[in-house]
Amino acid sequence: MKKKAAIARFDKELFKRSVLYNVKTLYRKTLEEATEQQIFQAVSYAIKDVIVDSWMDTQKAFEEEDPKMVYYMSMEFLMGRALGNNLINLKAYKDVEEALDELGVDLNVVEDQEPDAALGNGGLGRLAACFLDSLATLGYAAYGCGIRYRYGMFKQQIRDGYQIEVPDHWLENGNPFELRRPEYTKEVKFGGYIRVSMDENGRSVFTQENYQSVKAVPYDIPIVGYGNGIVNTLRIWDAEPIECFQLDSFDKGDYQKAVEQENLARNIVEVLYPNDNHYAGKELRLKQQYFFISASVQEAVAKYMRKHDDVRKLYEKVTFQLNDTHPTVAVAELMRILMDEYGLTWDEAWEVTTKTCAYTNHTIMAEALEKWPIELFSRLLPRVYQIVEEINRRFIIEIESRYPYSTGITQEKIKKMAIIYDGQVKMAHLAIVAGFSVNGVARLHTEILKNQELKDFYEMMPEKFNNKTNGITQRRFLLHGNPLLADWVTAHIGDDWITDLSHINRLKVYADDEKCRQEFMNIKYQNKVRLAKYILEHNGVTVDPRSIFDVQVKRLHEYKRQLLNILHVMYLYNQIKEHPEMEFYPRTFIFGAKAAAGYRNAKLTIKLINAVADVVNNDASINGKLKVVFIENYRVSNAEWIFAAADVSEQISTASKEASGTGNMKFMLNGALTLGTMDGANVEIVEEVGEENAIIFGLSSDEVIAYEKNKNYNPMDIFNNDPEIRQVLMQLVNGTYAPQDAELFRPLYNSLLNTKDTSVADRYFILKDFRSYADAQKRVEAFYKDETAWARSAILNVACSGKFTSDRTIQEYVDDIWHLDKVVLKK
Ligand code: 26Q
Repeated sequence: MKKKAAIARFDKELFKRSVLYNVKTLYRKTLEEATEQQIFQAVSYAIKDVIVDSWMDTQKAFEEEDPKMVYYMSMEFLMGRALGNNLINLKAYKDVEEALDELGVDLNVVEDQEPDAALGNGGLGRLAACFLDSLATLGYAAYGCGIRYRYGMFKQQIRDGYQIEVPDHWLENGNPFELRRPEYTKEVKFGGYIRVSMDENGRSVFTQENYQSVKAVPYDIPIVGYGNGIVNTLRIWDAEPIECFQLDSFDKGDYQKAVEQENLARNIVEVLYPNDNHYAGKELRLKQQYFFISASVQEAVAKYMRKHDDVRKLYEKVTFQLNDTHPTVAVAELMRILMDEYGLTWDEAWEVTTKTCAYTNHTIMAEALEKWPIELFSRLLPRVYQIVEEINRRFIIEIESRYPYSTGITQEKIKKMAIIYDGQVKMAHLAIVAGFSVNGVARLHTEILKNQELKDFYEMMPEKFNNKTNGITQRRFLLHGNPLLADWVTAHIGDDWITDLSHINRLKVYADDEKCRQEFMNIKYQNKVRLAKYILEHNGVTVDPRSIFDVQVKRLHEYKRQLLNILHVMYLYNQIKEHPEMEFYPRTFIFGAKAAAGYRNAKLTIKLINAVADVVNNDASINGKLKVVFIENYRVSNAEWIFAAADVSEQISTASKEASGTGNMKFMLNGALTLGTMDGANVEIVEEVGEENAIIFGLSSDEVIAYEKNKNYNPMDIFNNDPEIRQVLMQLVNGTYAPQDAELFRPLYNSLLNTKDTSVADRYFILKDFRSYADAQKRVEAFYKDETAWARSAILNVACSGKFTSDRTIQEYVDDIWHLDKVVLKK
């Protein structure tokens, strides 16, 4: 055989036979009798067959070449659908589309049967998924390590304008792409106490006793690289009870314990916590963290030791990248395994750990910082806690030597930097101290970490700090999500951009070509028609694809300021009503957002958006100039269509609060113009595309930080001096949008204008930025009216998006942090 199966050209006839065979053996049906879901399963199993050959070849190459690997440790992997993406990366999408067509089956309908793998909340989880795609495509050996939640991110329904959370039973019909690997089962122990004894060499031996344990059983999901035959693995852990119902130990205590252990196994992977950028100190969450980390670290060390004999050199072949602080117990778990199971001394284990672990910070929001009460942490993880205590003790000695008591600042430094302080274990401090790298996710964010949030750590260990600006995979967000534009790009510049997005800058010259501009705008129009159809089918709202599609899709959070957007819509509506003769380019404001289930103001903002939509969309007097749409259940699969159809990308977070953002990049890649603040990666987007091709407004991060420091912002001043803003605010509490209950939106009003405590009023500077935002929106309208100028600018956005591929991000991680070897598949 000359070529490997997956790189070889796709065999259409074989594939068709395989689908028919699968339908028969799985369901005892012919294709005509099979349901759409059954056809999806049959097609997916046929594709999995193709993938498995490359998967085995890849793993064999790892075995032979022994490359250094990264373990990307993450509580979240927001994978979305697998089938379409696998077809794209196998370079088999069009062939399969054709083959199915010949069988009378529509691939789009088949793809639509697949539930999203929504094992994540938002940006951080989707970033992990993009990274896996890039790692495989660039040919690096990588494992994603996570949790196989039975229930992923909830499904959102909108009833009477309110968000309802519906459980997401994504595994209901089985997952055709996963593989259960019981042979790699691990035991994970919780609770009990630590007995210390002495071995024959006089060394302390730590034995956990009276613990509860669960079995961690891995499921492997293939991660297909684009067109290169590489298939990496996402390993997600399921929990099963330890069999312990031996009859002879069936006394009362053991019976109790057996039941408890079974409950633990049942609960631990039950559900993803749906909080984005918000820490809730839940015991079960800490159990989830230790569960998947202990299993992953055990397996990583075991795998290494199957090929090597000296665990002291683990770091030569392995890096653990910690996706935020959520997997940070890994550092203590690795110490534990190295000392308690491999007999290393503290210093030896510390050397290995601090050369193996690296930490990515994704937020500066204080409410997202993980701080566990000592009582909880030490009760659940007694041995791990001992180790954290010792790490802390030694770190404090380091602080004392760096800032001797003679300086007078020792206590202050300890207070600010200690890992354990005030009865809490601070996970970010642990990750910084025990890791060799700390990175932020956009240049501005990293600078804020170094100069504000983590200033003390930066001062003490500047060499650890570095920036890795986020990126996204163009394979999913252009090639799969926007086939019309992808084909157009390829027709003009060839298809190199698929694996090297820097080439997309060759599009620049076409921005000045009138025919190209028209082609581009026509593609955008067709994508808007596709989205309009989706909106009509799923939301029952008719929107005009000739209007400006102005889109804000992302998790709902006060700092992301969906409230600013909708207040501005209310303002526009007032304007149109008061000045019916006013020139106004038709606009469709599109929102999509899930709110954490317990986040009152976020949920109320969803209700407000829907209430405004109700009024505005049903007011015949404004001639359909203004439409407001809330897209239910925003998720990866419908996001692909939304980005493709957007004209305006709303990236309006309070400057300094959005670490990076990644939606901003997906919009840009699809030719939307950014309407945004100088926050997160917006700064770099503007740098790439030029400020004349983006619409920027609002306070700078420095200004925001200064107001926060000086506490000298009072939104009441704006309320008193700006009648149009005042009118909008009064409409929150006078029943304009809640005729049944005028008080409904009072909490939102109060969040902006709390008169009792102005220090917490308008924390996110919505009123402060309102005028600047409204002006920017005016500029959007003027810009769009000049179709030539707009089309030119939109093409330039696509052409300048090259930096924002996750391929570039991953290559930077490889060069600066991971130092992985490229894997070569023998042809
Ligand atoms: C923590 C403790 C308990 C429960 C939940 C959590 C939790 C869960 C998710 C805390 C934070 C998150 C998610 C954070 C997140 O998505 N951050 C985003 O990361 C993106 C990728 O780097 C950035 O682009 C976004 O700016 C950032 O908000």
